[in-house]
Amino acid sequence: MIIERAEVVVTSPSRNFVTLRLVTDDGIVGLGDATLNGRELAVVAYLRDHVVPLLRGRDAHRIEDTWQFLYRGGYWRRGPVTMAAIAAVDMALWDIKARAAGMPLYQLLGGASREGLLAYGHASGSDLSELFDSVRAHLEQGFRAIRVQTGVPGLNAIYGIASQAAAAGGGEERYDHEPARRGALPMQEDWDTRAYLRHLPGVFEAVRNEFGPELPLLHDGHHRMTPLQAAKLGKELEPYDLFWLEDCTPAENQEALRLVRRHTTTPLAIGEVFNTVWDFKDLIREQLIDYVRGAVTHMGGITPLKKTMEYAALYQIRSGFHGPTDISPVGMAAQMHLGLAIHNFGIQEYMKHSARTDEVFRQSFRWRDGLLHPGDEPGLGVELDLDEAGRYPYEQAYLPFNRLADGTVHDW
Ligand code: EZ4
Ligand code: CO
Repeated sequence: MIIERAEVVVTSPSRNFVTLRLVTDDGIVGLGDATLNGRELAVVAYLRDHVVPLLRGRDAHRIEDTWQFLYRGGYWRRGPVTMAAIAAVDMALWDIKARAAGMPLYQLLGGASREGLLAYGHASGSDLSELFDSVRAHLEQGFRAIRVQTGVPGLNAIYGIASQAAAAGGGEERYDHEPARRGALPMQEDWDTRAYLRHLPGVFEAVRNEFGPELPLLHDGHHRMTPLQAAKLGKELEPYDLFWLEDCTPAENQEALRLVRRHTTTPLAIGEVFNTVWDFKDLIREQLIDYVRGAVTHMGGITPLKKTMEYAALYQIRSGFHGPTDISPVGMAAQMHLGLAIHNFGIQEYMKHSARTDEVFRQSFRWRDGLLHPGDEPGLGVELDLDEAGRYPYEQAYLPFNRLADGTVHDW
C-alpha cells in the first residue's frame, strides 16, 4: 500500500487547525493533526516544503520506519515544529493501517483496557459565585472531574477564566474560553504570583465545602511560579485533595520539581509543551511527576507517546494527555484511542470543539456518563469535509502574554 498523495489542509472553523491528509494507491485516506497554536504556519511550511515530498511513494504500512526516517533523517531533532509535523504523519499512517484492517485504532494498539476515559472539563469564574455556577454546569453536563481556575482580586485578565475570553471572543458561542485571540498582535494579561497564592487556597476550601470531598478537582498553575512558590502552594492545597496541580513551574528547569516534591504530596502533572520522551525521561525516572501531560499532536504522534507511557508505567505514572481545543478533533481521536488501550491511563482533558469545528471534522467519539470513547468506526473515526474546511481560511491568532505590575514580561 503506497502513499500516493499528501496534502496539508489549513482551516479555521472558530480557530486554526492544520491537518495532514494522506491518500494511498488503493484510495484509503488517513488524517493527522499538526496544529501548533499561534505558530501554525511554521508547521505548514515544514510539512509542505520538507516532508510531503518524502512521503510520496512510501509504503504506508511502515509506521515505525517512517517515524525513524523523519526523526533521525532530518538531523535537526526535536522541537515543537518538527515534532508536530512528524506527529501528523504518524497519526495519518495509524489511521490508514486501522482503516485497512477494518478496525478502530484502539484494537490495533492492544484493544480496550477500560469502558471509557474519565474526562475533566474546565470550570472557571471571576469570583466564587460564577465559579460555583460553572462547576454546577459541568456536573450537569456529566463531568465527573473538574479543573478549577479563578480570577484573582486586583488582576484584570488572567489565564483560564472563561468570561473574559468570551467577551473578547466576538460573540460566537463557545463551550469554553479561547486564549488564542484572532488579530495582528497578542493580548496582554496581568500577573502577580503573591496575590494568586494568597487567594487560591481559600477558593479550593470553598469549592470543597460546596461540592464535597469526592469530586476530583484539578488546577493549572500555567508555568508561573518559582520552585519555592510552587512548593508552598502544593502544601497549602493538600487539605483539598487535588487530583493534580499542573505546570506548577516552567519545565525548562526540571530540577525545580525535586524541590517541589520534597515539600508536598499534591500530585503533579507536567508536559503539555514537551515534544519527546527525552523531555520526560528524568522526571519519570526520578518520580518527580504523577501524570504525563504530553499530547499526541505535540509529542511526535501515537508511536512515541505510547512508548513514553510504557516507560512511565514502570513508575506507576499515568496519562493526562493535553486536550484543549487547539488539539484538533483528529488529535483528540488519536489520544482517545491510545488512552483506551494503555493500562496506565489516568484522565483525559476534554474541551468541546465548536459546532463549526464539528461540521468540518465529522467525528465518531461518544461522551456518556462522564466518560469519553473514540467510537468503533475503522481508523481514528474522523472524516475531514474538504468543502466545509475550505469555507474557513486561516486567520492570524496569537496566545496572550503576561506582564507584572512594573511591566516585566512574565510566563503566561
Ligand atoms: O494554555 O492549549 O491545560 N491546558 C492549557 C491550555 C494551553 C493552550 C495553549 O495553546 O494549559 O489551555
Ligand atoms: Co495546561
